[in-house]
Amino acid sequence: MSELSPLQKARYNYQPKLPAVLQGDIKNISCEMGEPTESVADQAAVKDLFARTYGNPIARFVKGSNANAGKKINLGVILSGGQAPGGHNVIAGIYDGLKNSNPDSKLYGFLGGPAGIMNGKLVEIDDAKMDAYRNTGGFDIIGSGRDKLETKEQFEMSLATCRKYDISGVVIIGGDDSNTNGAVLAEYFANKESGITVVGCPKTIDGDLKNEYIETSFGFDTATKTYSELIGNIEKDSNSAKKYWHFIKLMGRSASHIALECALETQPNLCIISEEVEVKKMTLAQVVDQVADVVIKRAANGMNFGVALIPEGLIEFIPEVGALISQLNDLMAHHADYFVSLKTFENQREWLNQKLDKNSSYVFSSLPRTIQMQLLMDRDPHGNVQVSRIETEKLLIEMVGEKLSQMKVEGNFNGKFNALAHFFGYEGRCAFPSNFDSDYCYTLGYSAFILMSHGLTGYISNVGDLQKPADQWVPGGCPLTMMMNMEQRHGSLKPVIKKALVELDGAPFKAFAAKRDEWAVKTAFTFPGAIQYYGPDEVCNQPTETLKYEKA
Ligand code: FBP
Repeated sequence: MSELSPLQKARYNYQPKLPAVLQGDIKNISCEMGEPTESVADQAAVKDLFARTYGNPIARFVKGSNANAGKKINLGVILSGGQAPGGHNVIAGIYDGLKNSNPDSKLYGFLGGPAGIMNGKLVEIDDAKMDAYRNTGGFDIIGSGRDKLETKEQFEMSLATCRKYDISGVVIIGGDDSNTNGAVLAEYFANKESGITVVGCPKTIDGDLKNEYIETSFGFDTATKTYSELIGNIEKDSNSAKKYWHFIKLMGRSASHIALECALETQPNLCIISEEVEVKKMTLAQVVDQVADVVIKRAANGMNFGVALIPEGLIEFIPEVGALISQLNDLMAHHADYFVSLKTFENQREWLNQKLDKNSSYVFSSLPRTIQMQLLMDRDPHGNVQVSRIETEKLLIEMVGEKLSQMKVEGNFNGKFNALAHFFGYEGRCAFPSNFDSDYCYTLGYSAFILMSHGLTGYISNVGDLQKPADQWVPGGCPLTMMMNMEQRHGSLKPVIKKALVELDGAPFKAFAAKRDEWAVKTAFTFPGAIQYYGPDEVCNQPTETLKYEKA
């Protein structure tokens, strides 16, 4: 291992806080089961596909005895999908729960994401390995991957690995797609009467894996605080030099939670919320007009500078572009071999233009060539277009610039528009987890172990009342099928966990909407600064603005 930084050493000594019910002897934690549940939509279809694991009750931990705790068992853990700060602490929570229960139990880490369980690539996590990663960012303890578990062969390979190492439970730490994998694997293992349980943990910086029971996904807190520090720094620069517009694209493949949270933390001049664009059925030209309006207003006050936040997923939420992408997805999935055989971009474009409907063909043709090429790049293994690779921030700069130049020629704009593009995504995914994420993740992992020790499968670990101090949090588990519906993926209907988008009637969006016109013209930037790990509660132990508004 490389030399340790002073912060790394100091963070090893941080003891994550646990909710009161999880403190003390692990054998005295029991599960209280609620009423049976239903999936969020498409109940009949989801029930049909998950006959063994559908509709289980919500579980909440209470003090009481757990006869299973204390048994010697082996568990496996998978880190799946994009990195998110706190993943190592989830593993630490599972590890400590398991070892507190019986020091002879073993935890195996599957290497490189779901591929590890399929291919039997794993490593035993022992004290030395675990201690080297506590409270640190990254997923490097065992690595991650985006492989999808979906074929019978893959399930059989996974089952064989578990049997070989006598693994009786698998924790999948992942986002909506990875937890969908988890639900399907749990159902398969149950059908096989294997006795192997599967429990998920809600991970993703995007913040779109949430519902009444999952108040936030882990990593969102640290990632948004990291981006907000950077945005605050850029705002300072912009307000000092007064000569640039900064267009900052922020990660969040679909939902705009990250952009909204960062806007609440930094008060930029403009923040586009994809979900609003979709509801208002805005065209690309209208989005460009909205941005140009703010630039024009500020220029009229002599302010030829500003900061605009652009959510990564925007492009898919502009209905005309969304329709285009969905047609491209279907065409590229259904004619995959033919499409790949078209060797040049020009040939691909020509073929697609014949296949697309009139509107989509028009929209596609009106986009700059670089964006057209980016729209045709490989899909991820779940069939999603890789929006992190589409340069929406540059597209907007180009189109706004063209509009303003035209207005200048017509004598309707005499300001200046010098814009710079930024993309903040990878910068925040492996940061040292904030105290919130350190505590939350450790609790999620500890809870995952307790769910498994009660023999529950097809569940996701959850923690309630996160706006309160950690000792008052309410941990438990809810069935994965509860969060599922049927959606088109790779050209066919599949059961998936429903993504939670920004709600336009939710408190965080309303708070932003009430202020944005003022922030557009006033330069009301705020500078959150770096994440603090030590110091007074109001500086180092605060949840996100989103959580505060949602739980107010
Ligand atoms: P997850 O949903 O797997 O947590 O990933 C989130 C994310 O960071 C998105 O914000 C982004 O679009 C995507 O991953 C980038 O993926 P990759 O790491 O494969 O480039």
